[in-house]
Amino acid sequence: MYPPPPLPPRRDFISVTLSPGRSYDGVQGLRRRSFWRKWKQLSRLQRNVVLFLLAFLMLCGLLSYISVADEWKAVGSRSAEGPKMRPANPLVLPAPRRAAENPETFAGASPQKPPRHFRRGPPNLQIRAPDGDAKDRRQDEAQRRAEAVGETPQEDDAQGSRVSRRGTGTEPEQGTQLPLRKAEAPARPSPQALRTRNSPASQNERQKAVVAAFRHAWAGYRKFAWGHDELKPVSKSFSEWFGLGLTLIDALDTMWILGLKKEFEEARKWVSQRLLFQKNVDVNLFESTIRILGGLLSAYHVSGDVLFLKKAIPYSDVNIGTGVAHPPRWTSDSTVAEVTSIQLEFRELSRLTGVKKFQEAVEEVTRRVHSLRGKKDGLVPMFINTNSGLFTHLGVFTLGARADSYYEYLLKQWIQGGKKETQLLEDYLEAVEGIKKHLLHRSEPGKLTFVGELAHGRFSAKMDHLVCFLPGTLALGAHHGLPADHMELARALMDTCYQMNRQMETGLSPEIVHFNLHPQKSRKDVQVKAADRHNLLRPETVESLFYLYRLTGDRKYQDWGWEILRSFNTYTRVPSGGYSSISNVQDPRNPQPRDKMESFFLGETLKYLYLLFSDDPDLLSLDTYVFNTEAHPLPVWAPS
Ligand code: DMJ
Repeated sequence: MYPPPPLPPRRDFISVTLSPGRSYDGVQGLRRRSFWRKWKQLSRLQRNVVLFLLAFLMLCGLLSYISVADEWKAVGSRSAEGPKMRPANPLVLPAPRRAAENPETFAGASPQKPPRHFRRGPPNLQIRAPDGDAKDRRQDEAQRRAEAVGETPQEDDAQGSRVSRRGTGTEPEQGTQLPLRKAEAPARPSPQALRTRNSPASQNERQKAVVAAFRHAWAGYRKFAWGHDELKPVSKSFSEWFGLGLTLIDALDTMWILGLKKEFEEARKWVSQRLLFQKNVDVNLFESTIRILGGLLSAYHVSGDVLFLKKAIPYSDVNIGTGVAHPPRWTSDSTVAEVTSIQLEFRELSRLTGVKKFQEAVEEVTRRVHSLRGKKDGLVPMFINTNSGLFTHLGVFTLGARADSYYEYLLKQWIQGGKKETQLLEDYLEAVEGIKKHLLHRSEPGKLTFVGELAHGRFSAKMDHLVCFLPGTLALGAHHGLPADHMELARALMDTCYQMNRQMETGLSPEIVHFNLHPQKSRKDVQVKAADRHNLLRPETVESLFYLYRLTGDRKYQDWGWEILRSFNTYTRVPSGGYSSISNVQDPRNPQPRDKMESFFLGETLKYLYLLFSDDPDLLSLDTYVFNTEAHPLPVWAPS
């Protein structure tokens, strides 16, 4: 007898044994039976472990299925929604938060939240046109087609490479979809523009003196600073700010108006061949708009030369270099005057190109500033926080630095747009009343009317020379139908601005004066602190003299301007070429040249002097043109 087979040893794992030598068909049945037998042979603990492991594996499988399915769903929906996922077109001023009932406390930013950094270009001007801007894209497309059939001539640059039709050689991937619809305005100069061609024969002696001063300034720039931003006339060198030939561009329309054809042509060639905006450089939005965009648009209008318009278009749409914008380095605040004094230029650019986004962007700023809290009878604080979009430094009001051209552009936009935009007019009128109520005082002993400053309810008898734009602006408003007392105030303030020059030993105004409020005969009306004795060749006094003479015909304004031109020639002229700002207007023996000729000396000061000495009211008529804050004339859209 064979002994009975031994019982299989009990093991704690499942083993499946297949016996060889059986047919394939019977294998499954055998396996099932064998599996079941084995299962029955397991202990309860073993079975539970196996069941637990199976359940665990099934759960893992289910979870990973759900997550993969979600991924796929998300991918599907992203591709469907596309650009909606991120703000394609951030606003220049983020919407004020409603919760911030008290702007003063809010504006300081919440300590818990790190400040947000917006990657911005100029207001609403993106490197690429926003997706929603389909209309602009259609216009661009139409223009590109026009270009493709060779409608527009191109110009060669000095290096021999082709300059694009727009004049900058902008590469498509860097540039925007440029606003290239044909200009709605005539590409040819208007009859008024042609009239600005002044022949030397028609110039009077004073105008000739301005032309001589310009030639001298230009000679220095040409010799020592050609193509650079500013002349340093004493050291016979130059300084760069934006690296965009600032003085040259600022001076273009002045040359045309003064009849300096040869100089104009030479500068035009530089613009055509050398002016490039593809630079990795930070430019100040306000300064580059009023000087470069304003200068190019105005050069286009006075000369009718479409090259300047072409140059202006990419400038305004392609941010310089990286396209990254930031507030000033020293603060997260923007200056109110800066964000509210780019409107004339961008509105005009929209009118010329037919592309509305320029105008819409800057008018959005106007609308927001209009409804901001923190004004005092139409007077605005000096700063806006770039993160909150709210006024900061509340309670401080001035018509000088940082606020000045806000008021100027309210009136001038109203005029530019054909006097239809009543909101602008209302804001301007309210502000003039605010000036009268809070800032207007009279000095002692001479009773000069002046515009001081207000800081938290305290009046300061301080007035910047910059405020001397105001008499001209008030007179312009009165000319356009605003109350007659604006003209009276303009005349009174004009006297004061003249005295700010006249009472200095050099006959040139310091940067800032303080008026005497105490009736002591021994004290002068106009006082100057040591730190404020400089003169930067600024235009504001002669700017207002131009308006006052043009609008009243009173020749004393011309005489006052003549005195100032003579003082510039005596104390600021550098023999080797150019004019220099000076450090001390009270020391005629040593006015201390500062070795800098600002571009606005050619762009504004000499231009206004030339126009002041003209007796032709149609030379850039104030019914047909409105001057931007850098003295660049732009057309009134619908002259009345
Ligand atoms: C110019 O750039 C402009 O006139 C601006 O509005 C104020 N500062 C200078 C001239 O002083």
